[in-house]
This record gives sequence, C-alpha cells and structure tokens, in this order.
Amino acid sequence: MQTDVPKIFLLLIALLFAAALPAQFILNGDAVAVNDSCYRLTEAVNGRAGSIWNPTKINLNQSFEVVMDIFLGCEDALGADGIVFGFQPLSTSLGGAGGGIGFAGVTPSLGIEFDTWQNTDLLDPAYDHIAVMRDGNIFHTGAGNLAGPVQASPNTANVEDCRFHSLRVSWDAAAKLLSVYFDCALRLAYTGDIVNDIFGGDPLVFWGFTSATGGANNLHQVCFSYTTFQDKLPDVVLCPGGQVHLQARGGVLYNWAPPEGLSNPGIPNPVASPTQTTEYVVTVRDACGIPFYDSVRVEVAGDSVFFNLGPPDTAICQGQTLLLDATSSSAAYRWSNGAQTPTLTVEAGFYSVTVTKTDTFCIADDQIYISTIPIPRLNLGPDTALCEGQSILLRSDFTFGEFRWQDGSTADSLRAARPGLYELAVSNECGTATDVVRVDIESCREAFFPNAFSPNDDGRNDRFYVQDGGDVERILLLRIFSRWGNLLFEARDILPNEAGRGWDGRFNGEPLNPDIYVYYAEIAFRDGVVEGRKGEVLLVR
Ligand SMILES: [Ca+2]
Ligand SMILES: [Ca+2]
Ligand SMILES: [Ca+2]
Ligand SMILES: [Ca+2]
Repeated sequence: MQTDVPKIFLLLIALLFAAALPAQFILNGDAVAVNDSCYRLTEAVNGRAGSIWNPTKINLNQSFEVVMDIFLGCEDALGADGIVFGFQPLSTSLGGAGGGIGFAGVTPSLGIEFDTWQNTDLLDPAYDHIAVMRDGNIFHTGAGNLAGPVQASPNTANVEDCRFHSLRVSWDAAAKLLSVYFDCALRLAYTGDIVNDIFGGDPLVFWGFTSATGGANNLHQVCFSYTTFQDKLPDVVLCPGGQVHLQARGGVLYNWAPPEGLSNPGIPNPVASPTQTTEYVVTVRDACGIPFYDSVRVEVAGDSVFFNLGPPDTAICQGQTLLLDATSSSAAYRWSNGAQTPTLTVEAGFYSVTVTKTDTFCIADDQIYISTIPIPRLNLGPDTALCEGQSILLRSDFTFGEFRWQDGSTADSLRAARPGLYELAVSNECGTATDVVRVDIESCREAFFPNAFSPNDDGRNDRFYVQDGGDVERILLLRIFSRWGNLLFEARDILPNEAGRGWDGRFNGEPLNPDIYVYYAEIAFRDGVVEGRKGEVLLVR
C-alpha cells in the first residue's frame, strides 16, 4: 500500500463550511442565539424588540432558498406581534417594538410579515396572517401591500400555538417570483421586479428578521435548516485520483446527479471521486417533501498529493505509539490535534490531517482511527479443592486473544472434574500470558462415629453422637439397636457435634449393660447428598 499504488484522499468540504459558518448574524435588542441555527428574537415580555441581520449582503439577481422553522409564541388572544423576514440595503441594526413588528417605515425594503396581532387601524384580518409589503408600509391597503394578507397556516387561524411551523421562502430571480410556504403549503406568491422597482436597480441587500412585542407579547424564534446564502455548496478543486466528501444539508431526502463517480447518490454526504471535472446537482426534499436544488462543480486539476496515513482502522499494542506520515512536496499540514508537522507520533484515537499544496490550489485529507490491543494477562483464580463428583468451570478473565489449554482445547473456558494442574495460555499480537491452577478432589462426606463410649456420668465420653470435621450439615436420624434388633434410641434433626442430643446408654430410663450395640444414622452432607451410615459401638462402664 505504501508503494506506487495511487493513494486515496478525502477532501473535507466540511472544513470549508466550518470556515464559512461563523459568518453569523448581527444581533440587536432582545435577540440571542440559542444554538448554531436557532435564534430567539424576543422574549415573552411586553415592549420588546429583537432583530437579526446577516452582515453579508446578498444579490437579488440570484435565486435563493431559505428553509426554516418559526415559533410565534404560546399566547393567542393575548399574544403579539409577530415576525418579519426582511430585505433592505440600509443597516444591520434595524428594529423596533410594537405593531410595526420592527419593520414599519424601513425604506426601501421588502418584508414578509407573519402577523399575530390584529391592528384594526392597519386593516389586519382577525386571523394570524402573512403579507408581502414594501418600504415598511404595514397598512394592508394601497401600493405598499404587495400580496396578502392571507391566513398564515392552511390548517388553523391561530399559529401562536407553542409549536414550530415550517416556513420556506423561495426567490426565483429569472421569473422574478417570490414564494412563501407555511406549514408545507404555498400560501403566497408575488411576482415583481423587486430589484428595479423597490431597490432602484441595486440588487445588494441585507437579509434578516425583525420581531416585536407591545402591550401584548409572545416568545418569537427562528431556526434555519438551509439558506442558499450560508449553506450553498462551494465548488472544489480535486487532486487527480483523489476523493472529495460532499455535504448537502437542510433536507430529509437527497438525490445527486449524475451518479457517476459518487459513492451513493441517495445520501446527503456522498464521496465523489470523478475522473474528470463534473457538475453535480443535488435535489433536496425538505421536511414537507418540497424539493430545492444545489450544485457543486468538482474540478479535477492540480498536482497529485500522495500520502496515506494507513488503513482507516489500525490497531496498536497498549502502550505503543504509531508514526503517522503525511509528507508531501510543497505542502502545509494541519492535524486534527493542531499540529502542523509532516509527521505525527500518536497513541490511540482518531486523527485526521489536511494537506494543502502551497504551489497549487489543491487540498487533500486523510483520516485514521487507531485502536489499542490490550496486552494479555491472565488469572484463573486460586487453587481449589472439589468434593467428589463435583467439577469447576475454569474461565479466562481476559478475552482479547486466542486460548490454548494443557489438553490442547481452545475455548475460553474448561470444565475441570479431575485432580491435577490446569494450565491456560492466552495469546494475541501483543504477547502471551499463562496461568496454572491446581484442582484437588476430596471427600466431602466424612462423619466420625466413636467405637466405644462410657455413660457413667463422669463428664467424659458419656454420650454417643455423630462427630464432624466440617462435612456434616445435619443428622436427620440417629437410631440405636440391640444386637437382636430392638430399637433402643431414636433422635431426629441433630446438629453435628451436638453431644447433648446423643445416646446416653439408657433404655426407658434404665442404664443398659456393657455390650455391643448397633447404630444407624442418616446424614445430610455439605455436597447435598444424604447417606445412611451404620456400625457398632461398645458400651463400657
Ligand atoms: Ca395574537
Ligand atoms: Ca398586526
Ligand atoms: Ca398585518
Ligand atoms: Ca393568533
């Protein structure tokens, strides 16, 4: 792989996006950024004004798409005033409180209002509505009212319902058609020569949002999914033989064309490896299923940059390091950890590097994930003694390797039922560990019966009972018989070594004569087995 095989490169367009994204909005008044894509325009407090304006002017001679969600608050009858999506060439600090929604009187301008308060003096309809207006003329009469008002949502007269609503604004510069979609439906369309009629022929305008509260209020928010202004795919120059990671956004479904040279034309982020310069068009369907389009020109040009960090998934032994080498001619380096050297000595982790040729406009990228292989260690546990008939499962406590037991078996565990030494070796690329454990087998059913006792009340050896060294759980039954088979004594459920419940050498209260007697006992042992034992005992006086 490291010889003259063409190497694989990944151009991370995401890096270019990352550089472009911080061109965020100028925030005025009550407005705050909630996250990378969401802005709160006003709090639900009376008399507030909040606006956001992008500091980079857009060109209205070019088409655009803005796909977003807007939140118009949770208060209906007592909620006000709404949001305006506006375009104007004047300033990035416009805005104001009250029924003008921050946009009244801004001249020249184009505004799309989402109005949630009925100002009867402005001829507002009773329902929450959308209108397109020019020059900050918020009266729904006369030449300033370009389109609408229409009910904002096709589904409900009230959109101050504590929910985000999908909103999409499309500008087709060739057709001079402005379309407004709300809750997935086309609600308003306006056709007009906006550049010449409103902006005096200058197509460059700021774009942004204003919002306001007055004697009533609501929480107002906007969240962007896609804007042509910020998210349009940048064209790229691809090193010959290289790859480029494309990244579309803002939709639910994606389809790239042509499919040639793409890893998968149906995902937002295919890897493109065209052999010749190609213009790719992506059709993006938003959450409403309505398509928009973006395109990227992938130009195959420049010098080849040959480097390869190694297989994308690489493993090293615990404690070791790896030398990553991105050395290329006439190049600058930027590693994911900030290093700018051609090589990097690293431990486990994820690393990427961007190599920029300083003699041509050509960027290459590679990445590698390095995992660690643990060094074998092994503990089979302590030596152990088993009861007869029992076995023990010996198991490796280390799983990252191959196993070999003393008998040649290769499972990670082995059942030991016979006495002896059990040895396991576990091996992987990083070494071998072994452990040995001794297994002994012993009787677990030992009980001791005296062969004589002397019940003469001298305090020594006065009772006959079952004596235990640790194996007896319980004596279920103890019986004493005469040599002719007569039952003389019986006791049940006795603890081991419980001398007081043994036989005192009497029958019906009378001391028996010295003689040989027969005992029978049923004993529960610690291995769970119940066994009967019998024998003879000599009674002496
Ligand atoms: Ca309202
Ligand atoms: Ca209003
Ligand atoms: Ca209105
Ligand atoms: Ca309402």
